[in-house]
Amino acid sequence: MFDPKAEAMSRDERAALQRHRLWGLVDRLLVAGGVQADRLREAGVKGGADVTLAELHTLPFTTKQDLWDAYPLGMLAVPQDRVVAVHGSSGTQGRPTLVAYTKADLDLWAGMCARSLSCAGASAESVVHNAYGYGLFTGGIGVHQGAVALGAAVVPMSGGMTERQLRMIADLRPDVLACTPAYALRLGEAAAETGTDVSSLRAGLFGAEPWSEELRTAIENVLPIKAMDIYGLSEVIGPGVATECLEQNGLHVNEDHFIVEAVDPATGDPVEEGEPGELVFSTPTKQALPLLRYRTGDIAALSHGECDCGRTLVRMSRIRGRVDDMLVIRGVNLYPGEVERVLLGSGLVVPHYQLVVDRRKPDVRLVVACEAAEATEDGPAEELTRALRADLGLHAEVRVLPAGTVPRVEVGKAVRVVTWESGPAPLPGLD
Ligand code: DLL
Repeated sequence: MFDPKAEAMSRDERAALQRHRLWGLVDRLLVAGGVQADRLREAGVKGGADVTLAELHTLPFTTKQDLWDAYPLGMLAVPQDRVVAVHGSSGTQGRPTLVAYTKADLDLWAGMCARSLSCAGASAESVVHNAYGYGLFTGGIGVHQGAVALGAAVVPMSGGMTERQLRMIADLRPDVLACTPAYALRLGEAAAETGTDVSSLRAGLFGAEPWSEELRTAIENVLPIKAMDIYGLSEVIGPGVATECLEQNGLHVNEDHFIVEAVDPATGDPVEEGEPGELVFSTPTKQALPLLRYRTGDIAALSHGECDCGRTLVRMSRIRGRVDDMLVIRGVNLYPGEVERVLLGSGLVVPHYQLVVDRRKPDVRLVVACEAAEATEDGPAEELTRALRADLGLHAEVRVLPAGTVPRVEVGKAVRVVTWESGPAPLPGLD
């Protein structure tokens, strides 16, 4: 379902479409009133025609705090009776964020997820095994509606019950697997342990949490697939904002509906193309909850370079991390994903790990809990400690725990970082 008209238009054509849609967005926000309208008026914007794409970066931001302040659904831009669905995310900081959809928003979302599935290699003939969680979380229902819109057959597994998932894969022979990357790994390992036939699988759409190239390799080692990255967030629509194509060289952003910028997280100024920055999205075609310049907190780089797949949609790099997930350990700033890259790249440990930030004393300590790939007498702790220091300048304590100690994710997003404030150790074997 590659739609060249939408996905391969020239940059000029797309810019004209975005400008037109952006005007409409600004007009609708001004009519709807509320915090976004107030800020636009303060910035001297009286109507869409006052706005150009080139000056988008001068318009006010919208933030997660705005959604929290208006909780549960105070930022609606349509009358409440036009809302047909509500979704949300529990949020890394434990505060829920809710988002709403009109019928047209659901159609748009299904279309974008269909595009993502097709970008990753699915077709109307596909069988999609969907192990993203169904519920308030957007992953399950978003990918489900996308598969239906594509004309594929969807198997709505939701998360957990790994044995049953394997049974369905063996019996229904899906070619596409959709779930979090951590769960894909878990499924692949469980398939190997039980000797389940997963040979029908060809492609995977993995996202909803940060993952590294090294984890991609680990997944592709246990499952017979090409593992593609899918990105999205509830506030913008859910999954279907951007996806990798089979070239696996960045994620195509569906920028005809989600206009993307990358800004310096500290100053809010645009960063140069190719430089990592905080992604900021405007959603010109959404109705219930249209957002202007929404700050995601996600760090990635944008590039307009050509892609061999033919799509001209701007590409974003894999997410490097979230602004609020950055760890500061003894003066070194880093994202958890950077530790993942070094750990998994070493080949010395299995791809299950957890970072324990020990805050019991003012001198914060990072303990890297992992499990050895092979049982040896002294284990790889020293070598990994050296590698983390050499590669990241990080002083961490590596603890190689007995096989099976690090929790495996069955449902929801993987928990890669845990904080130890007081009381017993969050994992057995730590002190
Ligand atoms: O996670 C939507 C989604 C579902 C995306 C299924 C992909 C697949 P939220 O629960 O609102 O929505 O969480 C959004 O998750 O701001 C990122 O920090 C993170 N995230 C999502 N996709 C990726 C990815 C869904 N591919 C938040 N790589 C976002 C890294 C991701 N982080």
